[in-house]
Amino acid sequence: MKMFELIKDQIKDIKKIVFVTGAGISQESGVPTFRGKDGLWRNYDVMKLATIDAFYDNPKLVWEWYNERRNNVFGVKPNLGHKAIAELEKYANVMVLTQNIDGLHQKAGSTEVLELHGSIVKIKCSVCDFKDQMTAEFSEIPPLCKCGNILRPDVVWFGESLPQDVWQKAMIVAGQCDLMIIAGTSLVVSPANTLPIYAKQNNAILIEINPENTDMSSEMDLVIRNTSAIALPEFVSMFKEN
Ligand code: BV8
Ligand code: ZN
Repeated sequence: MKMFELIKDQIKDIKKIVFVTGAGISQESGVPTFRGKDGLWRNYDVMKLATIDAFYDNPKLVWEWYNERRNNVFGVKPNLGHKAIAELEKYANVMVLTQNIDGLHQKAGSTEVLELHGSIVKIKCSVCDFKDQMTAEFSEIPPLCKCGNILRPDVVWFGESLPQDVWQKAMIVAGQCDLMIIAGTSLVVSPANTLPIYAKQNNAILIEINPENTDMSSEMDLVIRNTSAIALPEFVSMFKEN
């Protein structure tokens, strides 16, 4: 039986599709996730490294971590999962709400992407309101801002609030969608893990694509226990047929 057979009949009335994605959708591109063996970098717990305290304790170490991740991201390509979401824009109104900072959705051609946790190719000052794109790797780390304070990756660390304009928009589109596909995320981190609730309140269909169980699997209308690079192209081909 085809993966999405169960919701085949409901598909035709679907206009607005929202994807909530996490590290799992980039796993098949070769980007480490945050779980299991990927949860450690040089024996540091990545959840602890992604904090303002870790940055002020050892800004050089945190910069080395992000430099290594950035070089990894520059060395990989979007996979069939990213590409399927980009292609779907031809057939429906698609918005991507991603926890990923790797920019692979945009590289795959997705035009409507909200980066909830920032971007690994952006920097900002830890004090003044200076912000910029990363053009080249800094010779000296931590690099200094013209105001003399240290620059940091423009990402959201644990204990820091999400960019309010991005979060407000994410809540709105989640609350207006007809279908929400939650792909490659463990839904452990808040407030991103509340987005399916906004969709449910709008009676949207909820589909989870993940080889493993998540904290919200029981809330889903359909659970696909497979990888995103396999399941998403199948979803798009079915959507096109309809
Ligand atoms: C905030 C950017 C207000 C940086 C990230 C105690 C209890 C509950 C909550 C909290 C608490 N204490 C603090 C909090 C709030 C905290 C939080 O949620 N903590 C968690 C750990 C409990 N949240 C925050 O701090 C947020 N801010 O709340 O501000 C506030 C302020 C002060 C105090 C309180 C509240 C900020 C959160 C954002 C942090 N920044 N990233 C960087 O990347 O370096 S989070 C980062 O980790 C990612 O962006 C992502 O969000 C998360 C990892 O989750 P996933 O992406 O889902 O990845 P994971 O590895 O976990 O799972 C991968 C999944 O994919 C798995 O399910 C796997 O099975 C699946 N998979 C694997 N391969 C595939 C696949 N699926 C499909 N195909 C495959 N091939
Ligand atoms: Zn500055």
